[in-house]
Amino acid sequence: FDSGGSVEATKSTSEVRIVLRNAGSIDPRNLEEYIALDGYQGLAKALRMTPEEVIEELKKSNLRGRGGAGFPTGLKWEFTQKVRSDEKFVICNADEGEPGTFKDRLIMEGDPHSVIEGMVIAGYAVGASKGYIYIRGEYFESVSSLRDAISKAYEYGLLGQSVLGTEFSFDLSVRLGAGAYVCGEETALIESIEGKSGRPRLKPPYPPVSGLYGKPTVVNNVETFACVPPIIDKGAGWFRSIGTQSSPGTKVFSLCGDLVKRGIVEVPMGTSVRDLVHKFGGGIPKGRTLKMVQTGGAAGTFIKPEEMDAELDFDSFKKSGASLGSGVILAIDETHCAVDIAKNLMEFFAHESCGKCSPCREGTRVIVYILDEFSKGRGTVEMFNQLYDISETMEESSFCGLGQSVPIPLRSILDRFKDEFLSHLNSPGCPVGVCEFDKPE
Ligand code: L3W
Repeated sequence: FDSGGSVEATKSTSEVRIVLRNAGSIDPRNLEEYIALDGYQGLAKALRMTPEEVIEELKKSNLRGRGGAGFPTGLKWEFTQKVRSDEKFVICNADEGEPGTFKDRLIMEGDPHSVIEGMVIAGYAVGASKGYIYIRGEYFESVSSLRDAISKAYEYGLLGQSVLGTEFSFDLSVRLGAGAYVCGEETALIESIEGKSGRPRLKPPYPPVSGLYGKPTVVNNVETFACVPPIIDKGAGWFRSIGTQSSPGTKVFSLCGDLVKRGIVEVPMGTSVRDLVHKFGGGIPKGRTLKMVQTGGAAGTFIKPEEMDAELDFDSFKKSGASLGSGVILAIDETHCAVDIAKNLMEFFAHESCGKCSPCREGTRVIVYILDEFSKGRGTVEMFNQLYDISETMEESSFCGLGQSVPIPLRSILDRFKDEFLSHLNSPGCPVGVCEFDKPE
């Protein structure tokens, strides 16, 4: 396991592996190794059940979408199943573009059949005969791993006509994205598969009712699909015995930033930020002090070290202000400046805004302009307050989740590091010495 540098997946006695049950211990290109470890048992069992029973089991498990929003998977599938249509689709959202997130890549590279098996079960449950894996084009190894796994699944009768000798048929193929973050938004993703520019659609209608080519479409994240086979195989009760009541199961976290051990780790839902940083991440390197942690991803919240007892699940944002999102733990040590961190993050959103709506297109640009002024010692208290005003407008009137979620990290860092922002207005300026002022005389 390697996320691009000298990074290792962490394995400890407290890790609980459902999604990563095989990753690292089987050869992902050898389907027989997957089958030997109960691979495709979930599918075989699902095919002996009615589609309604499969959905009922998922609903009982309370599996919630691992892309960040936590929508109940069984309910989503039920919406699609209940719509009458000549054609339905299943799409795996593998356009993993959230900064700091690399868990889906390692799932696809380490155990591609777990994702494929989950998708075939979804196809059977909702009555779809075609699936697509929409994956970011830069994920060369994941693309290769999935294509290899798909072709072997066809060879073994797990895809194509008469899956496992039944009357159910399901075709699956890979579609490549071209590096746009907004294509991780499910309707922009659908537009992209249809060959159009990747821009979001108005919701409702939601994809479960009207998605790809206007047909009912289930869109789930890679990790969500990988949870499905063991739930069907071992039962909803087993899954619910792990994690928290409102968010059962495990979560795969991407640990990154100023940590001794960076990599991915799978732990029960409800694990604290403190454990993720210190127990699994090994703490802060070089004897430095932790300054803040961003949880959840670029659209997640910044918290201070004294808030690290927050336990992460889909309700933690309401309870403690720490968001689960797509499972990022970004540790930031004392050598970083809050203004610089915020500016860097907002530049990302400004770059990735698709430009369809003005609150997001213009809002992100103005935010970057203001933060840049702060970083040069030219900010004002009025500008600081303006950041809150723009946040409110963006939250209320942006067209899609991208613009609506920009205020979440922005407000959380402004609230917690107000003094540091305001200290940029006065001499000696940036307390950490990161921002180089070119203040005019
Ligand atoms: C039918 C309804 N379906 C909602 C479905 C909807 C979608 C899902 C969630 O994601 C998250 C954010 C970040 N009938 C429905 C319905 N649905 N109501 O439920 O929908 P929604 O709109 O709540 O969220 P969303 O816009 O799909 C926002 C996270 O995404 N994020 C980035 C994630 C990045 C990764 C990655 O790189 N791997 O996951 C950025 O914002 O955490 O919570 O399927 O159709 N009435």
